[in-house]
Amino acid sequence: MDFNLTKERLELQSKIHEFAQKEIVPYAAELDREAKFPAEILRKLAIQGYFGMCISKEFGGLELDPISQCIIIEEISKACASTACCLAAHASIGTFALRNYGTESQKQRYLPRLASGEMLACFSLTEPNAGSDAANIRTIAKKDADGNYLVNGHKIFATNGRYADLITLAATINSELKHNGITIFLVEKTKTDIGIGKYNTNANSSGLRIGKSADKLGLRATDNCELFFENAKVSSENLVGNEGEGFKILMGSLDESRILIAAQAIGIAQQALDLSIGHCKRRIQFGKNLSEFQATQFKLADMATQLEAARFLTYNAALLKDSGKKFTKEAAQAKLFASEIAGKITTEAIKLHGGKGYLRDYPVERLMRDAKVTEIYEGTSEIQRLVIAREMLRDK
Ligand code: COS
Repeated sequence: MDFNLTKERLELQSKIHEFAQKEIVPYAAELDREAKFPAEILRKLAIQGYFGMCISKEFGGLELDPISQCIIIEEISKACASTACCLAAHASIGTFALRNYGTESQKQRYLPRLASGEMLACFSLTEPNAGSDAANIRTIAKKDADGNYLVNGHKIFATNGRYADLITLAATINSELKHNGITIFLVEKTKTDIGIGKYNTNANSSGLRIGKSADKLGLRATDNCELFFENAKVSSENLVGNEGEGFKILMGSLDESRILIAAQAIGIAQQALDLSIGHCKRRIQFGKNLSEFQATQFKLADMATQLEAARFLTYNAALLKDSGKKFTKEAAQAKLFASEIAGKITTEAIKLHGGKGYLRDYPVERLMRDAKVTEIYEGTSEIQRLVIAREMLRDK
C-alpha cells in the first residue's frame, strides 16, 4: 500500500498546519485551563470549509478522502486535541447517520447548513447504564397519535451537546427488543440562534434540557454534557432509516469515527515526540545535550517507531474505507494501537522533560491528559480487542 502523501494532501497538511499555528496554538493552554469551549476557533474552521470535510460537494461539503480527514485531525490535535475532538464529533460521528441513511429531504435540509457551520452537530448514544453495552440504552421514543415521537431519557457525555443545533440521537422504540429496537433520530434544537456558541444553552421548549457538563481530566475545552429528554417531540420526518435499524447505523458511525480518534491520538503523540526531540537537543546535563545520551536516543527511537506503526495502521484503515471495503477490524486496530502508544509516548515525553514536564507551564502534561481519553471514548481498548477478535474469527 502506498502511504506517500500526494501533492494535494501535502498542500492540505501545510495549510491546516499554518492555520493551527496562527489560530489555535496561542489559545490552546488557556482553553484547557479554563475548560472553555473553542467557539471562535470552530467558527474559523467552518469558514475554511472543514466542517464539511466528510460531506459531499453536492451538499456544499469538501468531500475529502479519509486520509485527508486524518491529516486535518492530526494537525489540529498537535495544537489542541479538544478542538480536534469538537470538529471530529461534528464532521464525522455527528453527521454519519444523516449522510449515509438520511432521506433526500433530510439531507437537503441539514447538510448544507452543517457543511457551512451554520449548524453544529452532536452524536448522543451514551447513558448512565449504557456505555460499552450500546444496545442497552433506555432513552425511549414512543409514537404518538399523530405519528410523531415523544422521547424520554437521560444521555451523558454528549460531545458538543450544549452548543449543538442538531443532535443525532440513539433511542429505543422498545428496550425489550435490545438491538432491534434501536432507532436514530435527528433532534433539532429550538429557541436557538444560528451560529456556534450563540444558542440558548439551558433549556428549550421542545422538551430537551441541557444538564451538567463533565469536569474532565483531559480534553477540557471539549464540552461533554448531559441531555435530558422530557417528552421531547420529534417529528416522524426526523427518523433516520427505519425503526429498529439504529444499531447497525451506530456501529457504522463508530467504525468511521474510530479512524479519526486514531488520527487524534497520532497528532497528540507526534507533538509530544517533537517537543521531546527539541528539549533533548537543548537541555545540557553532565556537560552534554540529553540527545547525546544513548538512553535518550533509545527512548526517542522507540517513540518514533511506535508512532510510525500507528500512522500506518490508521492510514491503512482510511485507505480501506476509501476503497469501499469493510474496515471494521482495521479501524478498531488503528484506534487500539494509536491510543495506547499515545498514552506511552506522552508519558515518556513528560519523563524526558524532567521536572518541567510535570508543570502546567509546559504543554506536555496537557498532551498526556488529552491522550488518555482516546483509550476510552468511542469504545475502550477492551471493546476494540473484542471487535477485532470477532471480525477475525468470523472471517475464518
Ligand atoms: N457494522 C455493521 N453491523 C454491525 C457492526 C458493524 N461494525 N458490528 C455489529 N454489527 C451488527 C452485527 O452483525 C449484529 O447483526 P445481526 O443481529 O444481524 O447478526 C448486530 O449488529 C449486533 O451485533 P453484536 O452482537 O456484535 O452486538 P453486541 O451487543 O455484542 O455489541 C459491541 C457489539 C460491543 C462491539 C458494541 O456494542 C460496541 O461497539 N460497543 C461500544 C460502544 C461505544 O463505542 N460506546 C462509546 C460511544 S462514544 S460516542
